[in-house]
Amino acid sequence: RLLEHDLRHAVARGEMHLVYQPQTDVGSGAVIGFEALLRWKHPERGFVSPALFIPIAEESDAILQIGEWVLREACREAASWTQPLSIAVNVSAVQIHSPHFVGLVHEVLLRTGLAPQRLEVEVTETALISDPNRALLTLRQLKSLGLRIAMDDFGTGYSSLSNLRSFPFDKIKIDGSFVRSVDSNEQTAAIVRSVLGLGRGLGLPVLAEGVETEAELAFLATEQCHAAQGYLMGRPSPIAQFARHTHGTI
Ligand code: G
Ligand code: G
Ligand code: MN
Ligand code: NA
Repeated sequence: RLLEHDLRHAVARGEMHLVYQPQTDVGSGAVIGFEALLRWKHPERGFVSPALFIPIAEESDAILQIGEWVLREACREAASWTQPLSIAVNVSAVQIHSPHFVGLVHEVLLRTGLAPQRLEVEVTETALISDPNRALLTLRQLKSLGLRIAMDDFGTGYSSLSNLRSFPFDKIKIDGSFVRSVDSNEQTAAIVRSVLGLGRGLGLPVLAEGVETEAELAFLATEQCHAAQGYLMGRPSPIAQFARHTHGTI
């Protein structure tokens, strides 16, 4: 496990950085926030995808150190913006089940001065089911700090519906696999409509991920989806790319 060894040193060696992807209000098109996404530039291999290295980091607990760095970096960055846009941070199962996680989030909010209501923690259902009681306690404690919890990759995990009832989510993120071709595939359209109905019934805003075409976005607007994210509105990029939204110079 070469990568595992290299991962342990990647943060200290400055090989990690964050990119940011805009999240927009479907009705107005306005940017409402950004999701922070981790990038690792390995000295020999070049860019390694988080889809590859996050699972390795999770097996080895290196995710705790990496996740702490991500949280600090994302909150520090967002606290420097002149507009109070939200910042979404992905959190893995290992972090959720760490006894130090809630204290860490509290400390990072205090230290960076980021208003808690601007922070959104993204968790997948799979992160919660190994120990649901413990996860529920952690999510409740996180919410008591004032932040929001989004269910990431909705529709791809296990028993989504019971998880929506059991855990105190503030937002549903529909997985990109359901958004692709939503404008042309009747089955996909029916699924997305029903998730939007679910969100309405539960009083939860829904964000559609992976929006790549105007036709997909138009469908989402017609169906009154709240928010969207995807290559159409912006690829995950260095924050300087979005200076207009983060540094107040319109
Ligand atoms: O950015 P990209 O599409 O390559 O991300 C691939 C996967 O890695 C996605 O599932 C995404 O949620 C995950 N990921 C990206 N950044 C982070 C991070 O900072 N922490 C965790 N736990 N997962 C991340
Ligand atoms: O699992 P999570 O939703 O956190 O991961 C988001 C992933 O989706 C990131 O790796 C990001 O790079 C990727 N992504 C974001 N927008 C798009 C898009 O429009 N199309 C595709 N194919 N991937 C996207
Ligand atoms: Mn995510
Ligand atoms: Na997702």
